[in-house]
Order: sequence, then structure tokens, then C-alpha cells
Amino acid sequence: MLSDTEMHVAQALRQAKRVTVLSGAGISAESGLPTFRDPLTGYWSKFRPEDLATPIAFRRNPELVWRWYCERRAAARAAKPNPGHLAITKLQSIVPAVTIVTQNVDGLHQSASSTNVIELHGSIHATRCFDRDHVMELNPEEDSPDRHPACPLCGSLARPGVVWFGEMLPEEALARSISAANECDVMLVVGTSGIVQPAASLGSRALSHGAVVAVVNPDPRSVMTGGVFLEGPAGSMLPRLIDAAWPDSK
Ligand code: BV8
Repeated sequence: MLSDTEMHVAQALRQAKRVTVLSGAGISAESGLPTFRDPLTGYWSKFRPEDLATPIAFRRNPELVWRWYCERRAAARAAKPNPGHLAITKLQSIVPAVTIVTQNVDGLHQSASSTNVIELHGSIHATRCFDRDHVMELNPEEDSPDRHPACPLCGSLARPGVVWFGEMLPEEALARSISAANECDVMLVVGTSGIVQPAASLGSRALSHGAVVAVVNPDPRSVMTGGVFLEGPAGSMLPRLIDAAWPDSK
């Protein structure tokens, strides 16, 4: 049985011409990838992501940061999209314009055959050199914590092609994300704690022009003033919403 809130969002989706999805680490949680709010485990339990995902941390200890990303890249490669990712791909097959703005670097939206994905924080599957941003090829077979490649062009160390804390977001990605927030009828804010800026401001941007903004999250603390809160994991809530909006699409 759907709640009134779920019905409200399903109706809004059904009437929408443009939908923007803002996703965070939580949408990949059911694919087995830890979120940034989850405490790091094992060897990494003494660190916080914010202390590893920075240029300063890399300068201070490149091997440590490189090792962390090697392990995360391997986990991302092994992960599979979950029903939350797949529901968004299904939404794209029904609604004319669906833009996915993701804070995630794991590539799982693309693995779910979603298109029009804007990677606000880059991709863990991309590699470039630290000093000059030369694009580098990283062969998965050679991707090892014990092997930290140097740039063939300038000799500087490889780094992941992600946006670290304290680094500017890719200009074009940010501009497209702002447009997607400004132009949508409905925004689904899925699996994000709303802490990291400037991504976190996109939800209020959508609210400010009258879009319906629905937050999908099992944690009631992620509720957004003015938004509609749908409490539950993305892997079950998103398929419920799509089935409710288009019952004949089941
Ligand atoms: C910038 C790539 C301009 C790396 C990431 C001091 C100096 C410099 C900047 C700042 C500063 N103070 C503040 C800032 C701004 C800073 C910032 O926001 N800091 C935070 C910590 C306050 N931002 C930046 O630095 C950005 N750049 O501002 O440039 C500038 C430049 C210089 C100086 C000043 C300004 C760059 C930010 C990008 C950082 N890179 N990722 C990597 O991945 O290794 S961000 C990182 O956090 C991930 O991308 C992650 O996605 C993202 C945000 O987290 P969430 O996605 O929200 O994930 P989180 O774990 O927090 O939450 C998960 C949620 O899922 C939870 O709510 C949970 O309840 C929910 N959940 C769990 N299970 C499920 C679920 N939901 C649904 N279903 C489930 N099953």
C-alpha cells in the first residue's frame, strides 16, 4: 500500500516533462559499496574519507592515498548496479528528459545503462597525473596498491580522476548540473547526506523555482525543508515509485 507522500511523488513523476536525479553514495550502498558516512573499516578505520580525499593527503603520503583508491576501484569494478540504479534507467525510458547528476565516482549509473549522467566529482575509473593532469591509461590487470605508476609524459605520480575536497568541480559538469536543477519539474535526491557542497545546494535550487523535490533516504536526518521525504532504501523505494507512477510498465 503506497503512502500519500509516495502517491504525490508518483503523480508528479507521471506529469513531469523533465526529471533530475541527484544521487549520492547511498544509492550504491545496496551494491555493496560503503558510503562516506559509513565508518571506514579494517586498515582504513583510523582514517576519515575527508582526510584521504584531498591533494594535501596525496602530497603527504601518495602511496597511502593511492592504496585507498586501488582498493575502492577494485570494489567498484566488482560491484553491480542495484534495483535503485535500474529504476532510474527505467525512468529514462519513460520520461522524455531525465538528467542524472551524481556525486558518485563508481560508474554504476552507467553500468545500469543510464545515459545523460553528469559525474560532478569525476570518476574513480579515470586516472591522470598529479602535477599536470595528463590523462593516463590504467590497465585493470596492472592496477595494484604496490605499483604506483608515473606519468609517461612528465614523470609525476598517477592520481585518481576524481574531484578531491578543496578542488574545484569540473566547470562544464557543474554548469550542466545547475541547469538541470533550474529546469526540472521533479528532482529525486537519492542517497545523499546533503553535506558536500556545491552538490548539496542543487536540491534547494530546484525547490526555489517550484519543482517537486523528493528525498529518498532511510535516514530521517536527510529530510530537506520544503522537500517531500520518502523514508527507505533506494533499492526498494525507487522501483515502488516508478511502478506507482506507471502501473502498466511493471
Ligand atoms: C569546492 C570524490 C570550491 C572523491 C568527493 C574547506 C576548504 C575547501 C573546501 C571546503 C572547505 N570547507 C567546505 C568546503 C567545501 C567542500 C565540502 O563540501 N566539504 C564538506 C566536507 C563540508 N567541498 C569541496 O571541497 C568541493 N570543492 O568546494 O571547490 C573551493 C575550492 C577551494 C577552496 C574552497 C572552495 C569538492 C567536493 C568533492 C569532494 N569529493 N568525492 C572520492 O570519492 O574519493 S565527495 C564525496 O562525498 C563522495 O563523492 C560522496 O558522494 C560525497 C557526498 O557524500 P554523499 O554522497 O552524500 O554520501 P554520504 O556518505 O555523505 O551519505 C550517504 C547517504 O546515503 C546518507 O544520507 C545515508 O543515510 C544514505 N543511504 C545509506 N544507504 C542508503 C542510503 N540512501 C538510499 N538508499 C540506501 N540504501
